[in-house]
Amino acid sequence: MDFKLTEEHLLIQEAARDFAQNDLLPGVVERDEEQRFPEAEVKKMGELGFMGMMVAPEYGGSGLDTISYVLVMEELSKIDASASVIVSVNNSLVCWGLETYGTQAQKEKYLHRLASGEIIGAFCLSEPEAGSDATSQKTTALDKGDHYILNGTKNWITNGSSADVYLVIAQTDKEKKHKGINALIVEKGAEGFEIGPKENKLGIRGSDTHSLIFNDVKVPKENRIGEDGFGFKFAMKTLAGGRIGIAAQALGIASGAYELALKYSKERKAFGTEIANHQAIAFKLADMHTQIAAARHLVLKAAWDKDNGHNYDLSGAMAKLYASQVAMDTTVEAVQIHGGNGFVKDYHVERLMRDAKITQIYEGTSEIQKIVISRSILK
Ligand code: COS
Repeated sequence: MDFKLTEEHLLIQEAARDFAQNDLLPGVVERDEEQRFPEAEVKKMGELGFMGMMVAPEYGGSGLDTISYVLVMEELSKIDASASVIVSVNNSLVCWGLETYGTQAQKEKYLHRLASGEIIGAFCLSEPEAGSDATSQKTTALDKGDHYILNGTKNWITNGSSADVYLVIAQTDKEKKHKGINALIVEKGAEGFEIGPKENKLGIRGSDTHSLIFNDVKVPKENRIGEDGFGFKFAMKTLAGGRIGIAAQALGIASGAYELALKYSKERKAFGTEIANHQAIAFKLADMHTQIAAARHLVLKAAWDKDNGHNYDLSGAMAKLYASQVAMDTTVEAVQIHGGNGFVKDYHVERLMRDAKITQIYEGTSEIQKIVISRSILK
């Protein structure tokens, strides 16, 4: 067992930290306030290789491992979780899904542009009546021989208006239940494909979240991912890896808030001394530090499982469940340590607290992670 990161991992971590400090930090408060998508920042992340980190170099990616990916996710999320969710969806759900299950033609058509950040992707599973209960897909993809006709609505789609490529999960054969579900690639601009209004959100306000409406959209058969009926398995397999990315995002939000609280507690004075010298604050810092370390071990273990060909359904679910709880607890305490300043936007911790909440909801709520974990240990 080796708990040390390699030289290469440390260099990637440093590159992400520098980028977050120099490029994400300026303007992060304004982007959150104005709900502004970090367009220039996404382009730069593409140039740095962050948009297709695990994609093979032959498809234009960085060819790195999952450990590198979670290190980058943590560093970006310390500063801007809106930017990191764009990275996470593009890497874990869209690029990984296409590279692992797509046809040669699909990979060649989309991966280069997705990995370079020239375009970004979206993953469309949730619906008004199918969030956690993901097998209850109401969106239909009727088989018309050489194409499908897609009808329905998707909800809460990250990169909703900024994506160019959408992986859409839809029911083809209702009788076959989840075995009659397909995953289809739909491009922006397809006739009958409409993007709904932007959601006004509590957190990750720089990322654009929309509902999507499909009205008799014609999708060629060659845009189906995998065999007929593979769509639900595709979604589950893809989300299992996505959960590692979101766990790393939660870890980053927690460690970002902790670093700010630690610094502040050594500067701010009360009752004649820095507040870190008061046990009430020092013990909070001790708890935060311990919980973050535990979350980091879970995240790295899940990433290691994925890199080493082990099943990561359980480790990924545990990492997401725990790291998202730590993100919530740590950010609330970081605001508390900052006192009145914690309630003010310029001090960043209130944004991190708002951003933390979504990590307990998307890519499987905490309750869904407990279903995955309990089924795994009881089977
Ligand atoms: N990998 C591969 N296949 C999986 C899988 C995984 N991680 N998890 C489930 N499956 C398969 C099952 O093996 C089953 O297929 P078979 O009948 O061929 O064996 C099929 O998927 C259905 O699974 P199950 O019967 O367990 O379905 P349930 O309706 O009980 O739901 C949960 C399973 C709850 C785990 C699933 O619906 C889920 O993850 N929901 C949350 C979805 C989500 O994350 N939504 C957020 C959207 S993205 S922001």
